[in-house]
Order: sequence, then structure tokens, then C-alpha cells
Amino acid sequence: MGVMSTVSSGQHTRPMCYLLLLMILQLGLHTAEGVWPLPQTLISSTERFHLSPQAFYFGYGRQSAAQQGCSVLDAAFKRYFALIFPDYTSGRWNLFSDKNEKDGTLPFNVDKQFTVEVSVDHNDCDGYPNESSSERYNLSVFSGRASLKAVTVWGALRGLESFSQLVYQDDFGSYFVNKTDIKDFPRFQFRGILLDTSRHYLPVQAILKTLDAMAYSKFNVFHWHIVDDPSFPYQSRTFPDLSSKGAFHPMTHIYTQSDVRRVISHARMRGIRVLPEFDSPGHTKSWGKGQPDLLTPCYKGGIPSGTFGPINPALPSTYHFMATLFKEVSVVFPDSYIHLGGDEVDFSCWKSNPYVRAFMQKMGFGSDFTKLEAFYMENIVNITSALNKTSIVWQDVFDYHERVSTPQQITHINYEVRSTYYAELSRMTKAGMRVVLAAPWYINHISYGQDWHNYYTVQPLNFSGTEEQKKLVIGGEVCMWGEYVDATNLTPRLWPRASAAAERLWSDEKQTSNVDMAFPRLQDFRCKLVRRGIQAEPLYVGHCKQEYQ
Ligand code: CP6
Repeated sequence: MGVMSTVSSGQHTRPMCYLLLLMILQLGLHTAEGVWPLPQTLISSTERFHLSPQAFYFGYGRQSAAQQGCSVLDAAFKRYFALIFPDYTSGRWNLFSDKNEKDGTLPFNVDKQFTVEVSVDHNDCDGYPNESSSERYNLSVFSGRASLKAVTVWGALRGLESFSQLVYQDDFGSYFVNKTDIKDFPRFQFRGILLDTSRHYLPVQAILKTLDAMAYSKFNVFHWHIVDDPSFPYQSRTFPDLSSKGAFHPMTHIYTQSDVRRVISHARMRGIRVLPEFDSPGHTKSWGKGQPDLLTPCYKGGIPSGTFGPINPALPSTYHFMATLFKEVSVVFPDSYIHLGGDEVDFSCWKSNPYVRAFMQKMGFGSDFTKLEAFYMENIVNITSALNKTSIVWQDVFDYHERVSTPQQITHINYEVRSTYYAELSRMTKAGMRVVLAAPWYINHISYGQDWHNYYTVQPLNFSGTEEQKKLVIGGEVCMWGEYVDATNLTPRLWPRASAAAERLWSDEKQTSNVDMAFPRLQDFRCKLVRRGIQAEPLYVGHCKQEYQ
């Protein structure tokens, strides 16, 4: 009162304006705008339908190629039921319904049925999602019924996610969904998250939880940077010493074959591909512990210094080992892509080694060590092509030697070029390379303030080039490098900031170009993540309607 009375009459309308704005925002949040990332087209009405968990069903359409028994969709129906009705599933529902019955104020016919009818064109229930899987879906919500149509089961999963985000509760805990019509498809085919399980071991549970959260933001590639310098947690069937000697702990800090199968299966059920990275020839210190003679001995004053550098590219045994390892990896990981790394190779150890230098002379490389790295990578690329896999390499490989790069291969644009990535995109697509953009999304970096703006405002196609060049940008990836991240801080560091990148990679750029418009939607989505048990950090000051943590 004291404050109001001191305000001049001209300003009296201000609080009213704020109130209206707030009301509009709140209305907005309770309608179909609550889908993150934003669908390509979405028409919604204020007409709302009550949903009762006792009378809510998922079913297969009569024309659907997949029917009951389809592993992916049967399991998704179970998961999404629990996500749509969290109070019902947690037992909290009894509190609401008891109260309503006692008061005699039950305003809805609880038995009115609602069915989500799912139809897909292809029965791909037993397969894996791949680079050309359609994720398109159409979702229409009517009275008593929703129709979800997709080409593949992977598209149906995206539609179920959108449907689950459309459902909301009123202040009394009743569930509603508004009349809505969505036609949706992703802007980019490759929308990835990189986790680094070498700098810190991430328990399988932490990976599975990340896959859950990825599906909520419609990410579709889990790039598993599984091994690196500090540790080798992958338990190889062919070379068990790699993890028994190279992991942080030989029993507790490893991924067994069955762990890997669990991760791949959990990902598949969510329409997520698992892209393994076995980074070499650099970043391989941990490999040396279990595989003698693999790494290059470094020399000092003409004698071996006792330290080791990158993988030794001068020995035939190296290529035999790599071929055997990749043969295993290509069977264990069903995806058609394998990431070969190739980044940040330190040449000083190769330079110090007289045998490596002699090899350079023999091969006619002179003293150009980029030629040696190119030679090594070319061999590894050939090994993986012989296994019918598409290779992905970090951009260093392209930089060192364009001749290593074949158009079948995909280049990953990394952080070193974060300020110049438009130029890099232009240059690489001009050479006919397909590219995945990672440079602007190194989310392991943190800073004070709303840094999600930086991830949101990236314009992946805003480089100079032809339409053909732009088609070569197959997508992007959020990287969570693990130097300062383990299972204690992974989730809040990833979410909801990675979701900002998810909208950039899924949605239409023109409809999602304004951070102020996105802010309340992302705040709302973050609350949904928290509600679903994902400890996503807050974006800024505020509160969630339902805060159960
Ligand atoms: N590990 C590997 C890393 C990084 C890269 N490769 C990295 C480089 C710079 C930053 C963050 C991570 N930790 N194998 C580069 C692709 Cl800022």
C-alpha cells in the first residue's frame, strides 16, 4: 500500500500490464505450447479434455504395421503412462480422489475413456534406429481420443513424448489435455550428446538416466566417448587386459559386455543410436597398460625416457591390433557409425623416436608429422570401411590431410574453432564432407548467468555455401567432457542447458529465434524434467508448481 500510494498516477497502469502479461504466460504454459522442443506445426485450442488414469489407454491402430507384442511401443506405453500420471503411479492419486469423494465435489465422470491410438507404416520393432530413420509423426487430440501416426516406431516414440508433455494438472490434481493438432519432424537427422566415461567412470545407471532425459528432449544419438588417456573402462572380449590394467578399477570401474548391451538396449527402446568412440592415435595413454608395444616410446638424450606417446604408427603390429579391436567393436555396437577420434595428437614423442623418424624417411614423409598422422588415420578408416561401418573423425583429421577424408566419412567440428565455426562449416562442406557441429555446444563449460542463450542462438546453417553444402550438415552434438564431471554433477550440468541445443536441432529456426519467448517454455520444461526425476538445474529465479525432489 505504501509503495502504491507513492507512485504517480501516470504509472498506475503498470502493475495491471504485468498482471495481464503474467496471465497470458500462464495460459500459454497450460496449452500445447508446453512441448519442448517446439513442433514444426502445432495448432491448439482452449478446449480441454479431462483424462482419468483409470480410463486411459494406449492402443495400436487397426491399420498399424506394428501391433501388440512390438517391444519398443509396448514398453513405451508403460513408461509414458507413468510419466503422464505421476501422482497416480506414485500413490499420491489416492489423496486427491479420496478428498474429492469425501467432498462430493468430483466434477468429472472418471470413467470417461480416453485412448491414444498409435499407427506406424513400418514394423521396425525389432530393429535399431539408424541415420535414415524417419522420426516424423502427426498427433491429433480430440475428445476421448488421440491419433498418433508415424512412419516408424521411432517417430511414434517422438509423438508419445509430445503427447506426454501436452498433459497437465489443474490445482486440484486433475489431468487435462487440450484439443491439439501437431505435424512434426526433426530439422536435423543427427542430434547427439557426448558423454566421456574415461576422465571419470559413470555408473551404468547414470548413463541410462541420461538416455531417459535425452528422449525427453528428442535427442537421438548417444556418442559414447568410452575410453581416453586416464582410463579404459570398456571390457574387451578379445583384449581383456585393456580394462583389467587400464581401467580405474578392474572390477568396479568397467563396462562389461552385458553393461554395454544394457546401454544399447535402453537407448534402442528410446529411439537413440549408440555411437562408440575409440579415439586414437592420441588420447590413448590408458591403452598402453594392457597392450605392450602399442604406444610410441618417447626418447630423451638418445635413450627411451620411460614415457609413452600416441599409438605407434610405424609398427605393422599396431594395425593388426586395431583391426582386431575394431572387428569386435563393430559387432558389439550395432550402429553403422564408428567414431575414430583422431584429435589432438601430440607430435613431440613421435619426433623424439628414431624408429618413427626412420619410418617417416622410408615412407617419404620427410619431417611432416601431419603426413604420419594422416597415414595412420587412413589405415584405421580403411579397417572400419572393410567392416561396413561409416567412420566419423574429429576435424583435426580433415585439417591435417584432406586426402584422408572420403565423402563417406563424417567430420566432427570441435571446440578449437568455436569462434570460426561458420568458416569451418563452409570449408568442409565445400570439400563434400558431411559434418556434425559440436563446436558451439561444449556444455562442460560453465559460467555465471544464463549461458543457455549461447546454446540456443546457434545458427548451424548460417554460413556461406550452396544448398547442396547446407544439406551436408547432418546435425549437431552437445559434448560433456568429463574432466570435472562425474555422476554427482552430470545431470544438473547437462539439463536443461542441453535442451536449448535440442530445440535448435529439432525445431524450425524462424519459430524459435527469440530467447525471451523460449525462456518461459524452457523454464516449464525444466520443471517437467524435475518432476520426472531428472535433477535439472534452475535457469533463473522462480519456482515449479510441483516441486518434489
Ligand atoms: N578429450 C578429447 C578432450 C577434448 C577433446 N578430445 C577437449 C578439448 C578441448 C576442450 C574440451 C575437451 N577433453 N579426447 C577435443 C575433441 Cl575445451
